[in-house]
This record gives sequence, structure tokens and C-alpha cells, in this order.
Amino acid sequence: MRITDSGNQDMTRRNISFFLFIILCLLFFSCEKKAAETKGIILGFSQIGAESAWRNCNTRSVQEAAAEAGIQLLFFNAEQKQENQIKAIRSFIAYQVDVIAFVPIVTDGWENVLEEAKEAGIPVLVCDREINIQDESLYAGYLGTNMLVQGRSSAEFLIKKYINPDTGKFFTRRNQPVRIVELRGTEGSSPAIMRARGFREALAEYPEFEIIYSESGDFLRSKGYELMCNILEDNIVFDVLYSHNDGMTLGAIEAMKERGIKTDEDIVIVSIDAEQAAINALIRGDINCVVECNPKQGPEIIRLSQLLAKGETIPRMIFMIEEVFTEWDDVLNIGTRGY
Ligand code: GZL
Repeated sequence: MRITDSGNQDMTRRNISFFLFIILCLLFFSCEKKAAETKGIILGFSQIGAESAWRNCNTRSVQEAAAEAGIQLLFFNAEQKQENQIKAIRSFIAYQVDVIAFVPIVTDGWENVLEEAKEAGIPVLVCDREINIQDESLYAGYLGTNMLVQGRSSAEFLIKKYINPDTGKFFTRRNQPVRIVELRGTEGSSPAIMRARGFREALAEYPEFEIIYSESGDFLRSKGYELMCNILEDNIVFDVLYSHNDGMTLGAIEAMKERGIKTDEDIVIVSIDAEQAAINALIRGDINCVVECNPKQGPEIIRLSQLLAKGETIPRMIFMIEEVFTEWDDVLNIGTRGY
């Protein structure tokens, strides 16, 4: 094929046009890719409710981390009802979110809705509380806290408090078993089950401890107050209060103080969560041991959700870092809790 000057000019024009086309395509796709990356994922998050300061901190942590990461968060508050959580998860499926994360209020009853999420190809992250399920393929992984250890740590404090490490002898005033009152969390929830189990396992070899009362206060301050009023009105004599969360503990302390009980002298109190009000009570001497349960799970939930949205796998169980604060620590330097 002979190429004349005009032919040359045509070829040059065609080459330039083609080159420009390629550049435009590359620009378009890189913008699309950038938009896709910065658009962020759509995360459906089903939260239990607002039953405690811990839960509200947990919610804020997720919302702030989602905003920070620039992802679209569909947040549903189930107001303490499992059926509302199931409805929320179904709406996330219908909306075709990229990832579903939820805090299961109780351990059982999730198979059907998680089957639906699996059929829709949407990965699920279980947060904070655990579920009891046969088919572990129905969720990608769990991020939360080790509640069995929290129960054990609570018991270990009491063992250290009441038993002389050198003689193995007991410190009780009446030389009788230490009488323990337990306020449990929400019935059927993994924190209530595991904190009770861990506590009992750690005390199993110490007959010097006796759990004489155990009722659920549903993690509510008002129920903690009400149960303690009942205990005192029934003249139940006890040495230790073991409470599954600070909200119930603070309610119980209020009831004891109203009846002239010197909670900083007469009763040993062990509480779980480590919200600021409980740390303040530890500093005052009202509480003797606060076992931390870390609510600030938002950044990790977002990080794991972004991995799942990219089709990556995550570890099955990830636990938050936590501490135990006791009367023997430098309580004035524990630092602010942020909730
Ligand atoms: C524990 C969390 C519990 C807290 C309570 O991880 O689920 O629920 O201990 C909260 O304060 O209500």
C-alpha cells in the first residue's frame, strides 16, 4: 500500500486520535476505579439497642469509624428485640449491602437469616456477642471480647482477696463461706452465659465461696437497683456482689447506699465493663475490682468489613485487648475511659 503525503497526514491524524482515545479510556477507568474505591463499601450494621453506657459507646465507635473510613453505614437499633435484628438483616440483604455486621442479642435463633445472607452472597461479621450455630460457614468471623476470661478474672480477684497466699487460710470475718450475690446479664446472651461459667469454673475448687443468689438484671441499671432492693428487703446476708456489667452494679450500689450500707466497707464488689462511673466508684472504694470489656470495636469492625467486601478471608475469632483494675492498683492513674 503506497502512502502519499496526504496519506501520511491521515495516518498521523489517525495515530493521534487513537492515542487520545487510549488516554481517555485510561483516564475514564482510573476515575471509575478511584470512585469505586473512595465510594466505600455499604455496611449493614444491626445493633442490639441502648441498654447501657457500654452499648452506647460501642455504637458511637462503629458510627465514628464508618464516617472516618468514608463508607456507607446502614445502622439499625433493634431496641433489645431479636426479631428486629432479623428484620434488619433481611433488609440489608434486600438492599444488597456489601457486608453485614451484627451484635447478636442472644446466642440462638440465627440459622435461617444467616442462610439467607449466605444465599445472597453477603459475608457476615459477628460482633461483640457470640452465636451458637452448627454451620460455621454461615458467618465469616467474630470480633469481640473474651467473656469466659472476664468471668474467671472476676473470681481470681476474690480468691486473692479472701485467701492468704502463704497459709491458704481464709480471711472471712465469720470464718464461714463467702456468700456471693450474682447479677447476671441478659438471659441467653453470650456475656451472661460465659461470665457465669468462667466465674464458677475458677471457684470450683474453693468450697469457701458460695453463690447464694443469682438473677438476671438484663444489663440494666434499673434492674440492678430493683434486684438489690429485693435482696435487702428479703434480708439476704451476703459478702460479695458479682455483677455482669457496671450499669447493674451502679444500680445495686444506689439501693445499698439508700439503706445505709457502707459499700466501701461492708461489701466486696466485682463489676465488668470499666465505664468511667465504675472506675470512679473504684477510686472511691465502692467497687473493689473492675474487669474491662472493651466497647471500642468500631475501627476493627470497619477494617474487617472492608477485607470481607474485597472477598478476603478473616480470622475466625478476634478478641479486643482488655485489662483488670483492682483496689490494689494505682487507681488514680487508670486514665479516662471515654464513656
Ligand atoms: C459485652 C456486652 C455487654 C456489656 C453490657 O460484650 O455485650 O452488653 O457488658 C452491654 O454493658 O449491655
